[in-house]
Amino acid sequence: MIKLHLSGLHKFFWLLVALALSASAYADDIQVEGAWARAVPGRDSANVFMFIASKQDATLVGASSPASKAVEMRTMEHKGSMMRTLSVESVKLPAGKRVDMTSIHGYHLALTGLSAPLKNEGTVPVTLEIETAGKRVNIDVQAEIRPAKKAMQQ
Ligand SMILES: [Cu+2]
Repeated sequence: MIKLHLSGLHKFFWLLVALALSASAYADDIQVEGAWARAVPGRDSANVFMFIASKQDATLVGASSPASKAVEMRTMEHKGSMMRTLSVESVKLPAGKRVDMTSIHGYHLALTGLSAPLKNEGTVPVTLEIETAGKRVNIDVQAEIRPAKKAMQQ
């Protein structure tokens, strides 16, 4: 399994971010909270972060957006000091667990092949495909677009 190396402080920060955001969606006992996308000027891809909690065992099996050619589910593999971003086929959503998809060092989504770079305002729609109780559910999420950190623009 992937080992996350977020400090407690980071976790607390992202929890505050999640609480501050209104972007949330709820369907079929699945709650999506704190969805946001990081705008990076000039890039044709953008990371999207969120928390997902399901009351029943579920699996995130895909995602799509009208803003991009594809939406990849990604995680990061850590070996010693090496880090490598990987695409994954699915993300398990165990019953009652709030799955953290808020860091590039763990599970997150990536819009790839954006038709236009994200502006530093508004929201971008993302549809999650989730399998739960033998059926497939689509959940529409509006991810709040937030500017890239200044340090990352340099
Ligand atoms: Cu990492």
